[in-house]
Amino acid sequence: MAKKVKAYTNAKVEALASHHVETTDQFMTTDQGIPVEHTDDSLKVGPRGPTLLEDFHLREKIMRFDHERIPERVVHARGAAAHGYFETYEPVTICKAKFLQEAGKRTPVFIRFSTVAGSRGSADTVRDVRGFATKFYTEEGNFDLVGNNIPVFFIQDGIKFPDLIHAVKPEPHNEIPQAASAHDSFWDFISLTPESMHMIMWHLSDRAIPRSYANMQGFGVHTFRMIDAKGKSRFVKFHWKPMAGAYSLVWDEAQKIAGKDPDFHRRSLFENIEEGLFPEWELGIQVVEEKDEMKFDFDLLDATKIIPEELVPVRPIGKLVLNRNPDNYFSETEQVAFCVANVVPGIDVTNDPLMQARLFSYLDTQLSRLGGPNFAEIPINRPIKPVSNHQQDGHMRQGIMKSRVNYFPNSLDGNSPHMTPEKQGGYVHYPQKVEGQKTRERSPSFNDHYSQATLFYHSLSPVEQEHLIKAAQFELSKVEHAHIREKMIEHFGQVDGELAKKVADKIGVKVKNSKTPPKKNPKPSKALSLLSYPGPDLRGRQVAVLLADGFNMKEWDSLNTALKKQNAKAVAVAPKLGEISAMEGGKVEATKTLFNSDSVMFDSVYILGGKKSIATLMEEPKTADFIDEAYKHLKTIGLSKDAVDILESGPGIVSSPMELVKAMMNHRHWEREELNK
Ligand code: HDE
Repeated sequence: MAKKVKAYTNAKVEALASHHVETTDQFMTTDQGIPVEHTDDSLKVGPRGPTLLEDFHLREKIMRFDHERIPERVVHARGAAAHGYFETYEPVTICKAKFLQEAGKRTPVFIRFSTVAGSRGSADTVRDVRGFATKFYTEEGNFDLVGNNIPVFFIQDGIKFPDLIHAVKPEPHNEIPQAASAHDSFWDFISLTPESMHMIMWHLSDRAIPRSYANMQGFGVHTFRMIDAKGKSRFVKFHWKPMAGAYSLVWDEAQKIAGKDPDFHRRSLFENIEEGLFPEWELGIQVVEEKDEMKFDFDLLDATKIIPEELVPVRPIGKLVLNRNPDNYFSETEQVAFCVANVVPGIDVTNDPLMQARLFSYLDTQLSRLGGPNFAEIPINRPIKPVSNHQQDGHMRQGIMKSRVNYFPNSLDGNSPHMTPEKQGGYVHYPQKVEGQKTRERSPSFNDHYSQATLFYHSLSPVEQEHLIKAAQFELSKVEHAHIREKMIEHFGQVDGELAKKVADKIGVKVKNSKTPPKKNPKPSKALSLLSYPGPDLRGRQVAVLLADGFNMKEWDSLNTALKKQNAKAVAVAPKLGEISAMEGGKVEATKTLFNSDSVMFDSVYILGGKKSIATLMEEPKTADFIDEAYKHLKTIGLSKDAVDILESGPGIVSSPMELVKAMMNHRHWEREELNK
């Protein structure tokens, strides 16, 4: 088994490697392979004369530069990606896809995480949905699970997607604001689109400001089908659960990181993989038998609804490990082309009208983004299964067809490539029976827009509810038109009367009636609160250890050991870069300074012992900023015994490495937020 597993993983690695452009220990050539003798001066008539048109090296180099940028993705432009593998736990009998048939089987994957609204250069930590797109390079072709970190969506029919995206993107007259939903056009559209209310609750919650990609859940969102070996179909929802636990930032921190380190998520993904702290998720499915399609009080085809886990549990089927960074951002992360329609035998789509529009959109968008129809030949997009068909020509064709036969049927090439019968793995669409009248209408079964919005809000912990309220106040306070704010408060009132009242209070709107209308499914679902996903350790967390000459080396060592045991990291932050001397002798390398970093970039702050070190640190106002911000953002603060006077004791204020590690397991000290009120 292990051998086979390796072979699959290597197949993709080798396919990519054969396209590597070697630059180490090589002679430079032009794109035509002509050795370049000189690249620092253009070919001129004499040293001060005009440049010659015949300088093919100059023209090629400039031409390549002129066209370095391609159109960015119209949505999800900002992203980061990684390679890895998916390992099946046990044969999934309800799905005939081969990559799910053997326990321990590994399939290579490439995953791209993204924000939706911002442009390619925008910040990572904005309030937004995150894309979670996975390409499984299976032996039967590519399966793309193009999901998000939120299990529902804003709209029910794909025909409204251009409107939604126009509304959330920067406004067309002044192109403001970048990567933000806190503006009139977004809330105008939302206020007129009640079906968005469930998603809006998630968008305003802490889910929209994740701590890292490795700390996010992922969802396929739509209901899919799985088909077993006998051809029986079942409905399925996909769930990714982060093994490191699900955690978020706090809003003030997220906004500050956007300025201090706009690459925060990208950097953390990249660095953790480089350091061997591989992000992991478990893939789970919720399965609904065909006969039960209509048994819920919502429609399985409505992407604004979840199936509560209390009704249908999530069954784990495999594990995902991201263990290799892309070699080149553009070639891989930018050029990867996902498509919802890329499914393998055993997986099929449903009539969800949002999904149906996506089946067309992804194929279509790649034509203009990647410049033509041959994007599947770009190394990152190639399946590991060899491709054979009569598709031909077009921009940037890579494959070289050798046969004179480019049509089917044919006698000149033995009627090849042949069609594959279903029994031998040919893809056959599930023969669902459909008949009806052509119509542009929404199914009445999609009509309840508030019950699950209320379910979500009522399932949050009080702290999460408070954050949601504040997020709504923030977003709507930026809306200039009073009638939009008023309309939104009416919608919030349909979700929860108290919520509407609290939000209205800060945005200049009056609420007449704060009674919550009765709902279909009033029982809260534990699975919806982020607090239900604590991690087993502190994987990927970073502690800023403030130190200066004269610090306590013993304490540094024990802090390092304690954090390493938890897969977390101590980062030495000093008034200056480079070697810092300990009081007992010995040195530590400060890789960050008080001036090039900030508390918001870390999960916790620790002030090491050593009287001289502490005195030097306290002379720097930036030290107080570190402590203040860490306190405000509810982080654990470690003060060595020598430094305990700096801050009054309180929740999350500790004085030893062991206590720090323990307190950090809480992620934040929410009690402090209560104290702040
Ligand atoms: Fe997408 N979406 N989308 N989307 N989407 C794109 O495809 C679209 C939707 C998602 O990392 C585009 O290659 C329509 C839902 C992700 O490369 C485009 C509709 C969900 C990514 C497109 C939706 C997603 C995209 C832009 C409404 C969660 C990034 C570039 C019917 C289930 C993939 C591209 C990557 C990207 C269209 C709604 C997730 C234009 C028409 C719902 C993760 O084709």
